[in-house]
Amino acid sequence: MSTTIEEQIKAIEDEIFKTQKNKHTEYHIGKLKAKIARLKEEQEKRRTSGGRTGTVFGVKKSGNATVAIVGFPSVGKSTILNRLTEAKSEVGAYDFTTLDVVPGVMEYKFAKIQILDLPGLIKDASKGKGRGREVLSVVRAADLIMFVIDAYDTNIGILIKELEAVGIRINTRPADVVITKTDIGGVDVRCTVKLTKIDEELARAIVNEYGYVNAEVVIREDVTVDQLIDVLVGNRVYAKAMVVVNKIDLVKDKAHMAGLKKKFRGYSLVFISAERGTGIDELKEAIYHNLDLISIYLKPQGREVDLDVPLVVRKDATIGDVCDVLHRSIRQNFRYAIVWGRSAKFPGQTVGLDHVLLDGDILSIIKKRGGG
Ligand SMILES: Nc1nc2c(ncn2[C@@H]2O[C@H](COP(=O)(O)OP(=O)(O)O)[C@@H](O)[C@H]2O)c(=O)[nH]1
Ligand SMILES: [Mg+2]
Repeated sequence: MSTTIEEQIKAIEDEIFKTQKNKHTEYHIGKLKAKIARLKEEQEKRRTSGGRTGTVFGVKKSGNATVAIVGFPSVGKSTILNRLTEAKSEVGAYDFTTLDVVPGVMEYKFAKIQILDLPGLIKDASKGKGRGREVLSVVRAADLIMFVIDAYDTNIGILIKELEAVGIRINTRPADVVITKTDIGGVDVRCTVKLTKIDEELARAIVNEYGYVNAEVVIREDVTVDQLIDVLVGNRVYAKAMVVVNKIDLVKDKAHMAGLKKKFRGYSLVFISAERGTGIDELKEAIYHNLDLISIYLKPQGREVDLDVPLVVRKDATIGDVCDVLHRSIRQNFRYAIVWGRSAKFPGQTVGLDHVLLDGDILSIIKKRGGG
């Protein structure tokens, strides 16, 4: 067959586009979507095995967490990075001034937060336009996505579409569906809730179309076709995103601001003027808050706790995670830990590596005798 994968995908996409969407066609469309998902996966495999891999930007992660600045060209991304960090990112009144990823570190409340200034995203970035695939691969690895928009150009729909096209899902979590391969019996679908957006037959057809011959599928929430396909494909990234409206110095009427607030209801939203420096403190606080970081205080064995300088870690961090942050040898020499604070059942509880810490906890790590 001479048609390329691109052409096959395009043909199916065209067919979906042309098909009237109603109760009678949803079965057909669901199957077509599953087919596209499989073809795209195949395409991705070829791309990454064919020598030229997508990661041109070797951005090394540093600090407690990484934030990716995502926006169209010239919205003020570089100006924001310069405001938040000591980095010097080139600012220009013309498009495409940021040709590479410029990292900076924002220090806030004892956290070191890496901020990445990325080249502006444009439509079809996910197909490679404007080095879009490289940019998007950096976004995939970030802990928080910061959409920056111009106060008068607020269409983030295009940006979200580009992120979705590379498997990034924003402000949502994976659907509660478990698919287990089996040896016989075909595709068996079981639901623990009433499905309103698809039915069992369609779910079965999609799982089949995607390539499973025998599987047990347990659906525990009212999923859509797209959510089910996300579970099938697997390599989705579920990222948190916030919205920063820049250049508010240009906004003179209050109704415009009110309109934006309404439009981005549901997002963590900050209004700033990067050029004038308005709203920067609020922005720092919002970034910190959205990253879900917590502070832990260390009490060296036999000494007083240092309450002045906390250790900042991710929410849900375990004792083991803290060990790894401190030094790579600590885990090997770990005997047990003692915890005071909200995660402890009682003050001074003895816990192991799997214990999950909470904000404000005090922690002593007891090492093996003779171990470092
Ligand atoms: N009026 C106004 N202009 C801004 C603001 N922030 C950035 N700019 C201007 O917008 C242009 C593009 O900024 P830049 O940071 O290079 O945008 P980037 O392409 O998104 O990195 C420059 O001329 C900046 O001076 C702002 O808050 N208000
Ligand atoms: Mg720039």
